[in-house]
Amino acid sequence: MKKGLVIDREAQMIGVYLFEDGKTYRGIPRKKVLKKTKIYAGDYVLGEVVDQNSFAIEDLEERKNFLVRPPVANVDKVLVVMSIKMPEFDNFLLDNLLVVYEHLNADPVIVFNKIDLLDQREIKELEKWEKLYKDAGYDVLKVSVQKNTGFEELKKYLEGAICVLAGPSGVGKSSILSKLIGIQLETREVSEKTERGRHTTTGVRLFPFGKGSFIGDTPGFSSVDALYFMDKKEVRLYFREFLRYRCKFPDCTHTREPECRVKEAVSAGEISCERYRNYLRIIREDMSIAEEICQ
Ligand SMILES: Nc1nc2c(ncn2[C@@H]2O[C@H](COP(=O)(O)OP(=O)(O)O)[C@@H](O)[C@H]2O)c(=O)[nH]1
Ligand SMILES: [Mg+2]
Ligand SMILES: [Zn+2]
Repeated sequence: MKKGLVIDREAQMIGVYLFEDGKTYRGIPRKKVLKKTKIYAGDYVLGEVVDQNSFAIEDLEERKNFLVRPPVANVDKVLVVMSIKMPEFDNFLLDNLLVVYEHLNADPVIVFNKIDLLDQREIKELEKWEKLYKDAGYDVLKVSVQKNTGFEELKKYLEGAICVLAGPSGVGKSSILSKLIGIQLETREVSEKTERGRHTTTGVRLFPFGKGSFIGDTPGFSSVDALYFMDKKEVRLYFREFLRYRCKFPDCTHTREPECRVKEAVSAGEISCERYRNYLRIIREDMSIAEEICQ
């Protein structure tokens, strides 16, 4: 059987990208497949070409993850797009997004856009955040759609990956997508305000680009509360830098427990106070816990 990827999913339409020839076919699911599960964009399918335009879907590979809004399966990378200004950088929103995507098993990477807008002082600020997040264990990339910088690196970084975009409104998600795929997508633009864009309600489209990469045309969450997705107790598992430490209690919440190695690391400056404070804020803890260890 041949392997394909569902890249267009809308109403009764299933567009299947065949890896063998890079062509898109109309997918026709066999009854046994339909019985098993619904088919979403990002699903890897197995089947046979029946004619020039059609691909019979015989089977579906197990999903490694599934993002609900927009519905996309098997997301390898979430580009969490941020800017230092226009709009102003919001590290609390960023930390919530990182926690949520980590929880969904979709590797988040931080992409700073609009670096063309920055003066000397703002570049210093960007570098501060870049270091902070790299130290925490995240990949950080910097681009400017305006100046067309950073896209070679970004494309290389995304080789072979299924990606979606996330981040607040106005940071340049749509612009980045257009730049990556080399097509202006005005008519397919999704209204983030109403979330009633054609593709948020009824379907999603993944665009092939670069070397075996795909990117979704709908944005991920622009604002998010991590506790909507998980229990308070789980949040500590999705702060990457916390996982380097072994506290006295294996289920340590890094708040009031004795011999907490995470708090010691914060105190020693190994973990940033910004990140630790946001952790407390996400789990609705008393912020004075941070005051004791952050100067
Ligand atoms: N100066 C500058 N403006 C940008 C850049 N990227 C996008 N923009 C502008 O920022 C605005 C919002 O971009 P858009 O792609 O719609 O953001 P989205 O809401 O995240 O999808 C538009 O006016 C873009 O032209 C950039 O790298 N530099
Ligand atoms: Mg947009
Ligand atoms: Zn601890």
